[in-house]
Amino acid sequence: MRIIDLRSDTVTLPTREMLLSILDAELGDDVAREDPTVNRLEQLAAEKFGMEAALFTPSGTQSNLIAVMTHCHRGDEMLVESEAHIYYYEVGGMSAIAGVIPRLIRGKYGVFTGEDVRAALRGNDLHFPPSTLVEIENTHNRAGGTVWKPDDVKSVASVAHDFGMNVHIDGARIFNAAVALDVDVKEYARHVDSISFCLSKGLCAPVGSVLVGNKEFIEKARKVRKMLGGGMRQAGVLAAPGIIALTKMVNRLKEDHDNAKKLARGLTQISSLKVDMKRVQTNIVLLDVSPLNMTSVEFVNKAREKGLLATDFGGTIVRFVTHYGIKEEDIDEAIRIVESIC
Ligand code: TLP
Repeated sequence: MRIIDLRSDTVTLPTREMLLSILDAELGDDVAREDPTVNRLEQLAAEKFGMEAALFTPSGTQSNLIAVMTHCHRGDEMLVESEAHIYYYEVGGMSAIAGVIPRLIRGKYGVFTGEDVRAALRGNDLHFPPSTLVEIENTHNRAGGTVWKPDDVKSVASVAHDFGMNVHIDGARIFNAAVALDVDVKEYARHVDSISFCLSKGLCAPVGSVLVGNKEFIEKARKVRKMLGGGMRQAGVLAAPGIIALTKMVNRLKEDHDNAKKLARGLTQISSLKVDMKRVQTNIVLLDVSPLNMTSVEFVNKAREKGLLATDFGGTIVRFVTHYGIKEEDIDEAIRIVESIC
C-alpha cells in the first residue's frame, strides 16, 4: 500500500543534490568557526534577510530557545500568542531553561496587533516582571499556517520597541509566508530584532535552522548555543544541504500551497466535513471531524489504516501538511480516502 504522508513538512527527505553536496562540502571545526560551509550558509542567510549576522543551529526549538535566552534575563516576561509553537510544543523550555514567563495574547488566525501588545502590558509596578520580548509566529502553525503581513509585524514591533521590548519571529515557515504574499523576507526582518527559520521543513534539508539578527545579538547567541550543547563540529555536512535549501527550494513552496488549497477544496466538497478556508493560506489544512462523531485520534487511526497519515491536532481537529514529494495525484487519493472514511 502506498502511504501518503501528510503529517508534516518535517518528513521531507533531502534531495539527491543535497546528498551529493555533502560529499564535496569543505569542512572544519565550526565551534572554532573554521567550517567554511557553515560560514557560507550563515553569510547567505544573513544576506537573504538583510540582517548583519546568522547562526546555524540544530533545530527550530533550539533556535527559539537561544533567541529567548539571548534577548531576556531569567524572570522576564515574554508576550506570545496563546497557541504559539514556543508555548505549546517546545516542552516549556522558555520557562524551564530560560526562566522566562509567558504572557499570552489571543490572536485572530494567529495574528495579533500593536494594540493587543499595548493592552497586555501592565506597566512598571513592583509586583510585575519586566516585559522584554514579543514573539510572533509566521506562519502560525496551530492557526493553520496563517500568514502575518509585513505591516502586521511592523505594527507589533513599533509598539514593542516603544516600550523597550525586542521582537523575535519564530519563522520556522517564514518562506511559506513570503511566497504566499510574494514579498521578500527582508520585509519582515527590517522590523524585528531576530528571526529563526527552519531549513528542515518545506525547504527539505535534513537538519537545521538558522537564527538571524545583528552582530552583537548573534555573538551572544553563539555563546548560548554552546551552553545548550548546540556547538557542532564538522557541521558543514548539514550546512551544505542547507545552502541548497535556501538557494533552490524556496520558490517551489508555491506548489505545496496549491496542493493544500486543492486538498481543502476537495474536503469541503465532502458534505459532512468542515474546513475553514480562511485558514488555508499556505501548506497546512485543518479539518474539523466533529460532524463524523469522531475524535481527531480516531480519525487519524482510521486514515492510517487506509494509507493516509495526518496529525491529531487535539479535540476534533486533524492537520494535513503538503510538502515536497506530494503530488497532485496524492491529493486526489487523499480526498478519496477521507471520503471513504466518511
Ligand atoms: N513543528 C512541528 C512539530 O513540532 C509540531 C510540525 O510538525 O509542525 N516553530 C514552529 C512554528 C514549528 O512548526 C516547529 C516544528 C518548530 C518551531 C520547531 O522546529 P524543530 O522541529 O526543528 O525543533
